[in-house]
Amino acid sequence: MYKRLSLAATAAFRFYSSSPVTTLSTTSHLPLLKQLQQQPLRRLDPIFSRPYIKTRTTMAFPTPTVASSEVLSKAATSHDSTYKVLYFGIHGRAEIIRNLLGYGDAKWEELPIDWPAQKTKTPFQCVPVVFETTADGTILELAEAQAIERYLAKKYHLMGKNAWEEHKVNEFFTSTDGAMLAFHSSVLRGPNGPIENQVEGANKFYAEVLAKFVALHEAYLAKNGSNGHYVGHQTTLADIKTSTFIDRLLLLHPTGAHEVGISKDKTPNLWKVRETVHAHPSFKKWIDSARYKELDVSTRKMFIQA
Ligand SMILES: N[C@@H](CCC(=O)N[C@@H](CS)C(=O)NCC(=O)O)C(=O)O
Repeated sequence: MYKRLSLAATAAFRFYSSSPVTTLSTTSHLPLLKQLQQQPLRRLDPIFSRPYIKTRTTMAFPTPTVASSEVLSKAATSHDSTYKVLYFGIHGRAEIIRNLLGYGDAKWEELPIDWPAQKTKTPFQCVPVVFETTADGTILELAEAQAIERYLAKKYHLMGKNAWEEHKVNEFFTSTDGAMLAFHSSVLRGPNGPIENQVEGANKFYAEVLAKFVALHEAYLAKNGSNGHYVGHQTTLADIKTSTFIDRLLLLHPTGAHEVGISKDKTPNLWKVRETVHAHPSFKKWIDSARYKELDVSTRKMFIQA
């Protein structure tokens, strides 16, 4: 099983010129990473020829601007920035970041990944890392997935209108994140490596974790007026998180496992959140893109045995 996963991972690595690894901890996949790092690296990633990603002539690793907190804080208020995302060729921990950039119709591209060379240059020796270039040329380096997600969400006015709404957004976001982590450790990878029986793991997760999540979240969404939003009447990071979670459960459904249990009929409120996020024009453009579909394929190949 481990060998199968390694072979799939290696194939994806060769195709995307990146090491497509995502796990709950940075240590559990070290043997796999070691193997991936021994593969020859191609400098240029074929994804850069895709039309939805703006191609640039120079793809050097950006050098963050060194300046005072005041200067960088001012730069961070920029609303016409461009972004470069450094991550492997799977959804993984960059999924919500890419989704937010898609939702915000940002000008963004992916940096070619050459992990052995880049690792020590990243702030915490892990990815995702995002480089934001503001209109005046300041380069802001953003690290740690959830910190980046909240930062981008704030830029796109997706964190609620006041401290209370922001708290509620964070509450639902964190609740969904807990279910997502449980899914990862029950179905994808545990502390000792890949899950041996993904069908069994999925069925247990659906019955024990997802059923409770669904009951609670359906009720909270109904209490907010069944309007497709967790907080108020507008899309927030909490909606994008849940929509992404549902997409992930559907994509990574192990063949032969019970049905996921989230659908228009069974969970109308959760489904409406997903439909509302998916209907947003720039988000729709992103999820309909060739790159998004490539990420779907590589992610399933990487994690699902059959
Ligand atoms: N706390 C970090 C963890 C990131 C993380 O574990 N990244 C993995 C990929 S999903 C990584 O960089 N692995 C490569 C390595 O550790 O060398 C975050 O949430 O951003």
